[in-house]
Amino acid sequence: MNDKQLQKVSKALDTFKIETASWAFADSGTRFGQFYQDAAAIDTPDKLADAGQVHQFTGCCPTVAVHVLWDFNKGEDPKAIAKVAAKHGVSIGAINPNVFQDQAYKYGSFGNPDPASRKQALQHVIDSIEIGKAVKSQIVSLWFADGSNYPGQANIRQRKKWFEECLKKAHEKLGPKQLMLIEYKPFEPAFYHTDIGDWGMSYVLSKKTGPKAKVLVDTGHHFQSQNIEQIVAWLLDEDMLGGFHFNDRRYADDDLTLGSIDPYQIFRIFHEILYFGFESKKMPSIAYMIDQSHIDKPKIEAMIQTVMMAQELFAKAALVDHEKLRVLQTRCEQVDAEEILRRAFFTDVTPALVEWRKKKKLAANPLLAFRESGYEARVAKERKARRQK
Ligand code: AFD
Ligand code: MN
Ligand code: MN
Repeated sequence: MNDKQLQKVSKALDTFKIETASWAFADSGTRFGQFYQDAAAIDTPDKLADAGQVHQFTGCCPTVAVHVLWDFNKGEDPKAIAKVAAKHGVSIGAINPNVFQDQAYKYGSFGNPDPASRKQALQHVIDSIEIGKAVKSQIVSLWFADGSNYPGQANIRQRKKWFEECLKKAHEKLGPKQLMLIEYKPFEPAFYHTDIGDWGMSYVLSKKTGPKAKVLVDTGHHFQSQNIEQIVAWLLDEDMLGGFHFNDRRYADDDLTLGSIDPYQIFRIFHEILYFGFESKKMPSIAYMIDQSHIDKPKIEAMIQTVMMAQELFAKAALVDHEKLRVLQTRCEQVDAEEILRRAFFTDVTPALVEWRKKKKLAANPLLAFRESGYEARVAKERKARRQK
């Protein structure tokens, strides 16, 4: 890497922040069972302490997304949770309501034919918006498991109308600085239709809901071989890209660690964003958030691995020569245009990452430094004892 490239990467890394997810630090599993880890977080203070470690070693994860039912005990003062976060050097990021676990949601939340369930879900989302205001969070991140499992079970158009109605009511409660991000997912847990099944449905609902509603792209929520960066480019051009839930997948919504299966895809997503920023002369404000569930990897190590991979891929995308690319695209010189991306992707950006970390007084390799800190062994012992009480 030459000096110019080192500068470019350093500048890009200065702007790159990615949010960890509280739920990624606790024990998790699949519908086939959970496998427990001594060092897994037991409660929200543990999760925030672990998130604090990730930020301390990587320097780019100052906020933590929370899941309302899993992180806030009923009636607990949200400000107390925000104080615990601050103690660990992080702050609360996106607020994730939970309208998919209560029995009332068996046939959906905003799309449920029973008005009492729709009302309960709307109240929970409004309560989550108020929690966001209390902890000065700017994002309410909405994911709905709503859908049906058999043909004929649901009136799809009617459910769409109920969603429009409830989303508008929730949107009215947003504070001046709050955004509502509407996430889509093609299937699971619904296996015939999911009410917000793709980016187009999320886009239509966001546009109808109001100016503070935007689309949330979860990289695991697409059919095999779907071109996610094309969706990202369209949403950027429409100023409707609110943010991402990053993870990786081999088959479906596998929630594997970012870049573990297809790093080139994440690079192409970052490239579309940086190319947009270059052409529009303004970087869009997008929430980069991690949403993954490390079923067998040690929780904190997996998160640090993910964050290091995200930084590395963002750094590579920052090396794309946009000026040259634009000329080659207009001339339809597809081999040379592709080579511009490939050269950037295959550049070893480690020296630039190490230099950036040195500038920030961070260890050259955050994963090794975390391992040497002994934090994981210490909390494993302490949490194991707590579980045995
Ligand atoms: C599950 C859903 C969705 C949601 C996340 C957090 O598939 O991605 O964002 O849980 O609620 O992964
Ligand atoms: Mn998600
Ligand atoms: Mn998911």
